Amino acid sequence: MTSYSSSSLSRISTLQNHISPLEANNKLRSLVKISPQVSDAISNGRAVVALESTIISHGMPYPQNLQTAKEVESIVRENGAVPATIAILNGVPCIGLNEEELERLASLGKSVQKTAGRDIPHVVATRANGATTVSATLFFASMVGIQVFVTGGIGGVHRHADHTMDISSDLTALGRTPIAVISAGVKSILDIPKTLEYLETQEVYVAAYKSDEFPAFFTEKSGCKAPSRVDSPEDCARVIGKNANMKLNRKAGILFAVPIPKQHSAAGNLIESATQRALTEAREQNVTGNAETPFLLARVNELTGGTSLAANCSSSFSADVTFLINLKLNLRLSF
Ligand code: PSU
Ligand code: MN
Repeated sequence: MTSYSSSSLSRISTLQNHISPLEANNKLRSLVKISPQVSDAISNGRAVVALESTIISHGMPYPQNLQTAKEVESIVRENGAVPATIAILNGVPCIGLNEEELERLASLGKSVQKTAGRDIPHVVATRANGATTVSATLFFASMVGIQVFVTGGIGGVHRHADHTMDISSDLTALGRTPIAVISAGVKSILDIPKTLEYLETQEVYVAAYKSDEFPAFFTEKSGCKAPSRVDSPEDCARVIGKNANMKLNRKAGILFAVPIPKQHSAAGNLIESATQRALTEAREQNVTGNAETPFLLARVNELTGGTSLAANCSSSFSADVTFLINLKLNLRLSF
């Protein structure tokens, strides 16, 4: 066992005492590469929107992944905010990717390492390329002070988690990171009631947008009542901003679930039966751990002849982003 002499211990504590939180934060920031646009936006107090990258590398095939990533970024820009797609390139955490970097990530696809929070040290140390999941993206976004993050579906408690204990670190990361995540809910590849229970345990405020029910990404309804409901971007801004979460200095995050627009939810039943089949196949083929979510997403897409991918790419993603921009602009007003 390692033992520390009292002098080395006191040196460590002296060192710690001499680093102010601001210095520590600046030090951390020097370890990441912030794109010029994102850096400008942060220093001028402009709206910045964090975006994850596992959805690009592992959530969708090439070239739809690149098209969707670009589309989402341009919707963010058209609405006056700055997108910050986050990924690790050659071991360097990057906040905001340029076109060439985005293209590289999309075309490398699954050969890039899927990087959840636990994987960050390894990807950085080996100077590898890593696509960040929601949990790792939350870590880097909060390091540079981004408050809002949009994605398609977040990870959750897996079906059969009572045997496997497979619970996405997205949920624990949300529990300790004061960022508002806007998504179209949780896909039914997961156990949605257990996911909502776990979010409660993690003290994450969860609200459905203009709905009493928590949405299931491809469908407006999951059969689960949402813990809370919000009806406008102003409502959301009040919850996040000066009236509540931030003012109280709460450390936990927020999840706003925006249901898929009605016209895109027709494929819900088809997708649900494909999901059941994909889950059975995953069990039969012994697909577990961090391989399960990408396997299920790809298999459901194959089984629905591309329907789930089309819904994934176009509908709820852009609906989320438009909503989010409103939210962010309102947030800015409320500070
Ligand atoms: N769910 C989706 N699409 C996705 C993911 C989840 O509907 O692309 C990705 C996200 O990056 C999420 C990650 O953070 O999978 C969760 O993986 P896991 O279940 O291994 O924690
Ligand atoms: Mn897992």
